[in-house]
Amino acid sequence: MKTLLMGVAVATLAFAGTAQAHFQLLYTPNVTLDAPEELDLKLVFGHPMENGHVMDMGEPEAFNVHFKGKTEDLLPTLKPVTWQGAHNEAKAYEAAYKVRRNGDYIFTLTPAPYYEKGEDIYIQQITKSFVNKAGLPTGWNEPVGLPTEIVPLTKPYQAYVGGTFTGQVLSEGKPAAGIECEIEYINPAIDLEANAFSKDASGPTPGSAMVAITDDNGMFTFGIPRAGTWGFACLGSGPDTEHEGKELSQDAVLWINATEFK
Ligand SMILES: [Cu+2]
Repeated sequence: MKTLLMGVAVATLAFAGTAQAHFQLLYTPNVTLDAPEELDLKLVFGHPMENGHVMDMGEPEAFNVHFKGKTEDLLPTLKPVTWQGAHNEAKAYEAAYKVRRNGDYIFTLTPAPYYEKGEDIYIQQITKSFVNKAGLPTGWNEPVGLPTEIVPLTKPYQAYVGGTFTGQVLSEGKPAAGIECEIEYINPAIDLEANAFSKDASGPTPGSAMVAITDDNGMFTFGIPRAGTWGFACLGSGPDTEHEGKELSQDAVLWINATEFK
């Protein structure tokens, strides 16, 4: 199997002037459950590694959970909230979801396209997050049929520091080659009660964006240097390239949870 293993890459021209990367969060704190639990899901658009500004989300186009091949529409469960970032506040969403049965829960969010004034483009980050109950695997490695998505080839809710994560980027179900995937972790603490990022974020940040590029089979691999919630944003991997007469970057985002192996 051919994979690329890339460390810190020098920012390319595409990112000149943008030191921070946008990431659509689809966050819940505990992703490996032993017992039934009501999940607190937070949907926030921001710059998690630099703890930068947060952006207003529009009403999402889709929000689903996939469990054992069945899809459940969670849009009606979304509640608008105001998210307090380190520097500003923005419109975000939250939802509660009760996990009862054992297995893999794949949450997927298709947000409304976001207009980025600085670049005069729209951004739509189609996002996946995973929760497992009782250690029973039931399809975390299966695509769920999004316009673009990252399919994990490493268990996304049980990654280890010093290990690697491999994903395959798909566009309309086919491998997407030569796609730049930006990599970040959630640096600030998250206050679930207050819907807020902490003001200070003491974790390290790299000198420039961490990037991996997909190979001919749409695959990328990243060595995980630190415990936490890590995100991959594969830019412009989706089939849609225009929204309301402007350029659209339709990205695939996936979140994993990494812990120390001990
Ligand atoms: Cu930004």
